[in-house]
Amino acid sequence: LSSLTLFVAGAGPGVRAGVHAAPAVQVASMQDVVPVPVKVEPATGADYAVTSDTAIYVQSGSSGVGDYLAALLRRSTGYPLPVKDAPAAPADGISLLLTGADPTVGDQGYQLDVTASAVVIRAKQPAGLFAGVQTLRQLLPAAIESTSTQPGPWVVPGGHIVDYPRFAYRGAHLDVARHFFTVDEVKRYVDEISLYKVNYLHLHLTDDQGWRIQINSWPRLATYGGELEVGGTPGGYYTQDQYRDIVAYAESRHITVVPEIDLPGHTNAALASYAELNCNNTAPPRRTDVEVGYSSLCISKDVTYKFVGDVIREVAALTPGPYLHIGGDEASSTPQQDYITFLNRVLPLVQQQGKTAMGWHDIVDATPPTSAVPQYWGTATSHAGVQAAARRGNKILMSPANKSYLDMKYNSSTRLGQNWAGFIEVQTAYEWNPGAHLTGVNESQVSGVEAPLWSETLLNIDDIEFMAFPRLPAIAELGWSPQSTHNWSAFRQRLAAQGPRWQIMGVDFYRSSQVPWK
Ligand code: TNX
Repeated sequence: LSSLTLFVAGAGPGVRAGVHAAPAVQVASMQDVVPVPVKVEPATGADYAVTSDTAIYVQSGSSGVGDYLAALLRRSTGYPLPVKDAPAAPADGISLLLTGADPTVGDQGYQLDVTASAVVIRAKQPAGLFAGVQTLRQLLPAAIESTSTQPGPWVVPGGHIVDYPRFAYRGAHLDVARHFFTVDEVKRYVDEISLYKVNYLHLHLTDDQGWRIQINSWPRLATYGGELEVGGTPGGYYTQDQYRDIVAYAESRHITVVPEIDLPGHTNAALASYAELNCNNTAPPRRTDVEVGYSSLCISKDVTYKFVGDVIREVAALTPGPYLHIGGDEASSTPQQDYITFLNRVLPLVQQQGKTAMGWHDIVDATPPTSAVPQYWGTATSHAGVQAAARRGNKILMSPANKSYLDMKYNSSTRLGQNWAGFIEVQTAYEWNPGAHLTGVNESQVSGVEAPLWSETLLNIDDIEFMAFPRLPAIAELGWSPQSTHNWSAFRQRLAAQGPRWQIMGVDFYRSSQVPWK
C-alpha cells in the first residue's frame, strides 16, 4: 500500500490515478463531510490506509465507540480490526482518546488527526468520539458502507479537523402514529440520522389515528387504540420492552429519544379507547382519516388528569432522556381558556417526573415555565407569542414547516407527502438561518433544530428515506455547522458525495436536480 503515496502528489480530491495503468484509487476529500466541520486543514502526503494490520485503540470510556467503529469497518474491509487498550505512547492505527482534545470541542465535539501512520480522534466525551467516527466514515471511500467485503484500498485523506456543534439539540422527528413503523424500521432510521450527527429522536407516539406505546395502567390505549392506522390498515404499538429497546439502540448511537404524547387534541385514539375520558361518557368510533383539530380530552373531568398523570409517569419511567413532549398543537376543539387550564395542570406533572417539557409552539399561549421548550412549526418569520416566550427565557426549538418539514413534497410531482406548507426542494430546506429565522428570537434563544417527518402519506422505511434524504442532512448541517460556513454551492457539492454512500447503504433517496450527484 505504500505505493499509493507515489500517486498522491499533485492529485486533487476524488479519483487518484497512477501514472501507469494502475487501478484508480478512490480517496474521499476532507472537504466532503456533511455537516461541514468547523475547521478542516488537509495535509498532503499524510493519507492513512486502513489495512489488515490496523488495530483500534481505546481508553476506558471509549470502548463502546471503538466496538461500534470496528463492527462498521469489519463489514466491508473484512479485516480483523481488533479493539485494544491504548498504550501510553501514541500507537500506529486508529485511536479513540478521551484525553488531549482541543479545548474548543466541548462535550459533543472532537478533534481528528490523520497522518500516514495513524488516525487519532480525541474528545472530552464518548459522544464527541462518536461524532468524530461519523466524520471518519465519510472520509473513507463510499464502499466502506457496504455490508459485504469489498476490495478497498481504504485510504483516509491526511489532515486535521477540529469540530463541534453550533446547537446542542439536533433532532429528527418521526410520526409513528399516522402510520406505524416497526422497531427495525425505527432502528434503521436511527442509524441513518446518526451519520449526520443528529442527537435527538422525537417519536410522535400518539395521535387521532393510533396510540403506539403500551401503558400498563390504561392497556386499551395500545391494544384497541393502536390497532389501526391511516387508511384503516392494521397499525400496531410498541410494548414497553420494545420501546426500551429503541431507546437503548438510539443511546448506542448517542441519540436521545424524546417521546411525545400529544395532548389535549390529537387524542381520538385515546377517547375511543376509554369512554370515561369523554365529557359525554361516550367513546367515539376510531378514526383513520387525516382530519385534524376535531378531538379533545375533557378538560373539566378529574379522570383526565389521572389519565395524563399515569401516562406521563409510565413514559417518563421508560425514558432516560431529559425531555418529554406533550404536543399541544392544533387543539382547535379545546376552548382557549380550557387549553390554558389544561396545560397549567399538565406541565407540572411533567416536572414532577423529573422531565423537561417540550411542546409544539401553541403552548406559549399558556405562558409555560421558562424551562419548557416550545417547538416552532409555523410558516411565518415572526410570532409574537414565541418571541415573548423567548424574551421570558424559554429556549425555542426551530422546525419551521416551510423549511424543515420532511413530509412536504419536493415539488408538484413528488409521489409522497403534502404541500400545505409549500414545496420544499433541497435548497429551500438548506437556505435559512435557525439563529435568525424568527424576528426577536436570536441564536442564543434557540436550542436547536429538528426535522419533523409526519407519516399520513408514508407507509414504510423506503418512503421515510425518500422524504428524509437529502433534506435531513441539510437540516442537520444547519444544526451542527457554524453559520459562517453556510454556502449553498459548497453544500450541494458535499451533498453530492453522499449519493454513492446512500446507494451502497440501500437508502432510497430523492435525486434532486439541484445536486450534482456523483
Ligand atoms: C401539522 S405540525 C401537524 C400534524 C400533521 C402535519 C402534516 C403539527 C404540530 N401538527 O398533525 O401531521 O401538519 O404536515
